[in-house]
Amino acid sequence: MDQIQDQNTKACTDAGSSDASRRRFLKLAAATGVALPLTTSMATAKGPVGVKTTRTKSTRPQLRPPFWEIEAARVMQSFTDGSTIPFHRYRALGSTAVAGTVPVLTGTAGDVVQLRVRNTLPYPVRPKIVGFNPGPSIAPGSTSAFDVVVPPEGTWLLTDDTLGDAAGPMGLGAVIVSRSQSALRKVSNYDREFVLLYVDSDDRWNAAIDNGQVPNYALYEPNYHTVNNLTYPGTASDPGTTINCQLGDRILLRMCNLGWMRHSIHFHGYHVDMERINNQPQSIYGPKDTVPLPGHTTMEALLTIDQPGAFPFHPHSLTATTDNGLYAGGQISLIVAT
Ligand SMILES: [Cu+2]
Repeated sequence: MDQIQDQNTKACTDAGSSDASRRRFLKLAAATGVALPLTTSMATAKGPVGVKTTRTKSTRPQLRPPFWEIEAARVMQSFTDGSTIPFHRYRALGSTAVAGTVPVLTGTAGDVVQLRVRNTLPYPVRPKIVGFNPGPSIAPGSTSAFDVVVPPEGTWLLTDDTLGDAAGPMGLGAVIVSRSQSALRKVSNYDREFVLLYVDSDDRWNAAIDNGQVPNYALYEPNYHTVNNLTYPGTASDPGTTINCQLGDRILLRMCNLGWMRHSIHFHGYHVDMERINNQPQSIYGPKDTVPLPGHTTMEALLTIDQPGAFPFHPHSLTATTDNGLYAGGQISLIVAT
């Protein structure tokens, strides 16, 4: 694996500036990708409730529980550079699935799902699906449940409206996977799927927010870079983040960026087809070894495994493949094909 990194990863990252000096990253146009003229997906809060949403009309079989359960909590995370950084994250509770430690909330488009949120942070949180109106404010120390209409088929970001621009970098992120009713019935056009949530963080913002202060929003120089809340080599040992697959597999990558860096995700060994960007179908692009992933956007890409081997994929930015400048770390993940 070290050999793979040395031959491949290092070779194609920009080695022009290998020191740990911070760089300015502009949030330029990062948030312009999602602007869907749809109705609000979150209903007004009903206040705390303790029962499941009752389905009145549908007779479809229930493949998942009709509720999503998460917690907004303080998490301390240690990195390979020796630092330990506070994050305020959504964590999965109950039967809620995860990729790495990121909650993955799966539902059927148009269904009403109850979102239960336990807030153990010292300030209110307000869950928000990127592109939609925010839900209700959930007071510190309380648990609330409210109804959410599952957005149209695709891959969506759940974040928080209270922290604004800092919510993603601070860790308040989850991924919603919405399937169409028909997709449940027919054979899908992929064999496996993976959720990959990229987040970049400026630890000064984390420290300020964790101390109850307002971060300097005018200066954002991210120095920690996670995939599914993990950094390499932690990404490589996580079964939900390493793309374990077999020759011939067609794999749907649900790539999400809840940071502010404008990524170009580069694949070694394979090409991918961009299927949908912000849940809008794409065509005529053809296979690429590098695909764009701006901040606060999602992309579904189809990866066809046409050769066995182990290959990294990562943002084409040296900074993003480090933990505070220490290479190799950050947002490097592996495809392992047998
Ligand atoms: Cu590379």
